[in-house]
This record gives sequence, C-alpha cells and structure tokens, in this order.
Amino acid sequence: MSQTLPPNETAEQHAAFNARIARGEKIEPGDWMPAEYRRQLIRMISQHAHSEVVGMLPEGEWITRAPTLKRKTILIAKVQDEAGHGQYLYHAAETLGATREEMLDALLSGKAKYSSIFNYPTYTWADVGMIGWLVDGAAIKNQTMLAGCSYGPYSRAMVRICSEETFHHKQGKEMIVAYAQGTPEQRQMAQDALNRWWWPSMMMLGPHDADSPNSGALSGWGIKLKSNDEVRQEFINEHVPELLEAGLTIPDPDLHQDEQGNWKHGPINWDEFWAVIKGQQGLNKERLGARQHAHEDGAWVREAMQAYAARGLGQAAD
Ligand code: BYC
Repeated sequence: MSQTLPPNETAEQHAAFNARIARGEKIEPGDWMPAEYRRQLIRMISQHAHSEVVGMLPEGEWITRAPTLKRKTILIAKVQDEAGHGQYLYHAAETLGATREEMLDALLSGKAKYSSIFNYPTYTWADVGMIGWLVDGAAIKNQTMLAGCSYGPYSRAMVRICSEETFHHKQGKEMIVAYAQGTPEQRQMAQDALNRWWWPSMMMLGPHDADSPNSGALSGWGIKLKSNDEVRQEFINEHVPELLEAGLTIPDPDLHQDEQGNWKHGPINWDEFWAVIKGQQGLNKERLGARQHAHEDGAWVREAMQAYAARGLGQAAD
C-alpha cells in the first residue's frame, strides 16, 4: 500500500507489518501497528459497539408487549445478548487504547456513528421478527467476514457474536414464516414489516464500493475481507429465495436474477441513508435520548462500584 508515512513510522516497520498481514497472522494488542490501522479499528469497533447497545432499543420496546411467554423469553435473551456484544466490542476497542469514557462520551454527545438501521421505528410485533431475520441476517454476513479480520481481539469477538446472532436470525425467520402462513392479518403484518425493513437492511451494509472511502485502507490491512457490495450480494442471494418461499413480496420492482444466478436489486435511496445517519431523518434524537437517560440512571451504580474498588473490596480472597 503506497502512502505518506507519519514522521515516527518507517517504511521498514510498514513492510514488516504488511508482511505479517499477508501471511495471515493476527495482530495482537501489544504488537507494533501503524497509527492509522489503530485509528481505523477504533473507529469501526466503537461504532460497532454503539450499534449493539443502541440496537437494544427498537426490539427492547416490545418486551412488555410480546404475544406469548415463549416469544417474551426469546426476546429478553436476544436483547440481553446485544448488551453482551456491546461489552465484548468495547473491550476490543479498549485493547487499542480507547477508553470506555471517551467512547461513551462520543456516543452520548452525538459525535459517534452507530448503525443507520437502528434509527427506524418498530411499529408492530412483526418488526421484531423482521429485525431478527433481515437485520441479524445482514449483520451475520458482515460479521462472518470480520471474524477473519487481521486484528485478533476483534476477530475473536466476532466468532462469539456470530454464534449468538445465528440464533437471533433463526428465531426471526421462524416467527415471520409462521405469520406469513397464519391468518390474513398476521400475513399482512409480516408483509408490512418486510416493506419497511427491506431497504434499510440493504443500506446498513454500507455505501456502494465506489462511495466507500474507508474500504481501500481496511481491505489493504486485512480488516475487511469483502467489500460492502460483495457482502450485500451474499445477503440478497440468501434472503430473496427464502422470503419468496415464505410467500412474501419483496418491495423492489427491479429485483431479478442475472445469468450467474445472483439476485440484482434496483436503485438504493442513498439520500435517505445519509439523512438517517446524520440524524435528519428517523429516530436519532429519541435513541440518543434513551441512552442518555439510561446513562444518568446508572450513575449510582458506577459510583458504588468506584467506592467499592477504592476500599479494596473488589479483590478476590486468597
Ligand atoms: N450506519 O467507507 P464506508 C447488530 C459510515 S449491530 C451508519 O463504507 P466502512 C444488531 C461509515 O462509518 C451490527 N454509518 O465505511 C444489534 C463511514 O463514516 P466515517 C452492526 C455507516 O467502515 C442489535 C461512512 O459511512 N454492524 O447486528 O468501510 C439488534 C462511509 O462508509 C453505515 C457493524 O457495525 C451504516 N449502516 O464500512 C440486532 C459492523 N455504513 O466513520 C442486530 C462493523 C457506513 O468514516 N462495521 N457508514 O465517518 C462495518 O463492517 C463497517 O464499518 C461498515 C461500513 C460495513 C458498516
């Protein structure tokens, strides 16, 4: 990769680092790494952590309104899993020198990005199923790729997260397939959820490759092993046949299969995508408000933990 090096980094260091990446070695926290590799990873992993934590909100709203005990326990477990994913990812970012306080400040002050998908509202119970099927489905495609990334802690977090997301995906699919085959009202509810979640799920995998400024550096360093459009293609190829099989209609009049069997989609509304990310459209204000409120509510827990640690009570007995 040809680039202008920062003053305290040498071409030899970069060559040795790039050779490690080319050999498929994992880069670990204490290893030398270019400052830009570190910055890119902190950006991406912290955004990913924020997405998991903010991602608890659209589904979490439905815990009290779940239609059966079985669906309620599944949803509680799912939302709890997302909190755990946020923890693994904040820890992975901390191994690069980012502090939890800096990352949370960036989220709560609105400086940091989190996934566009979580600025969309959940209007009916079927949205919970559609999030599991489509949003977790898209996330798994992206995260299975990231499980092979060059940074050890991120890659290992992805392995664990993907195994949990696979369950999230299955429960969403099972729920929507059941409603698609249920009463006319249930079928309509499932179709309506698909109409609203299809395009945002396509967008969440990031802009087209030609409009993705970070992809070049991330691919060169073995962080992104597939491009945004490649991952999106994998997502469509898996999900289109399954949604059609369930008897649902995909809200894209241009959707068709090419000669290689790949499903090709119509134009994506990128104006909507950027407006949602910038908080000009969707629920950004409400999502950040909920996180700020939770942070303030939890102040006493943080204070109690600090007081406990200061008294040396947190250490294990001999
Ligand atoms: N939303 O150069 P690009 C989950 C930004 S949660 C917002 O292509 P990159 C779940 C991008 O940050 C799983 N912003 O970026 C949880 C960049 O801006 P900056 C979420 C987006 O990084 C609860 C700019 O656009 N998954 O599964 O090469 C319940 C240009 O983009 C988005 C992850 O976070 C977006 N959708 O590629 C249910 C995966 N897309 O930072 C489920 C980790 C792009 O330069 N992240 N932007 O100002 C990634 O894999 C990559 O960051 C992306 C984007 C593929 C998303």
